[in-house]
Amino acid sequence: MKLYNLMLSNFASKSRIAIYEKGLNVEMVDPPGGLGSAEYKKINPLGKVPALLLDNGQLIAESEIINEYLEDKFPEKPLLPKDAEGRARVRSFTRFHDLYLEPPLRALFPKLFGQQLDDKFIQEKVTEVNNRLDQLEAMLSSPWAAGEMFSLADAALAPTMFFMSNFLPQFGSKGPFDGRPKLKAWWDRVQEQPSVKRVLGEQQAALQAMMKR
Ligand SMILES: N[C@@H](CCC(=O)N[C@@H](CS)C(=O)NCC(=O)O)C(=O)O
Repeated sequence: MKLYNLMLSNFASKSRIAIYEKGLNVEMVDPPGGLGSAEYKKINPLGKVPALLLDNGQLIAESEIINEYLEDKFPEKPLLPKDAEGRARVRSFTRFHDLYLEPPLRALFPKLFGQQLDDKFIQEKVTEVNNRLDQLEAMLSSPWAAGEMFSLADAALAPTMFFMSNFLPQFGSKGPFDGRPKLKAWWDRVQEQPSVKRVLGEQQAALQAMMKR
């Protein structure tokens, strides 16, 4: 299998955590021509990473579908609980991450790449991110995000929290862990999980390389 991947991407990182947890042999490749390029869109019409190319030629796009596929195909090291209720609990986090937590942060990314953003817009998005973080604080279990096992919930949240902790204060916000003790305890723990440690290191190295450019 081959993963169209960028080390900094939080969504690609989410799938890399699942791949590393399961010990799978997956070749990591940059999207040819770059994200959104005509060349890459011939492979993945969405132009986004991650996308997983199976050995039979099928392409699976979207981090959550990739992670669910890997879970179905390689269940030996599970990242979802066995019971339906536990699985629903994990999926509540992955959906919350994809639909509600990450988008207002992503809306601020252009500013990090030198684009001008309206102050009012920045303020609205910072407020929205903080409201979502408060919701996450209320939802979090212990020791892992969705309960007793390290799961796809932790895989989804950790790479985005890397961006939150690095960039939120740059937008005039308090840090993501300020006044959120459950989130702080989870963050301290999740960074020690080997797959997460590896991915956060990859994100950090990619961020440093990008800053040098
Ligand atoms: N919903 C997608 C989001 C993926 C995504 O937005 N990836 C970013 C990189 S972090 C990307 O490829 N952006 C380029 C674009 O949107 O054209 C997923 O879960 O995989």
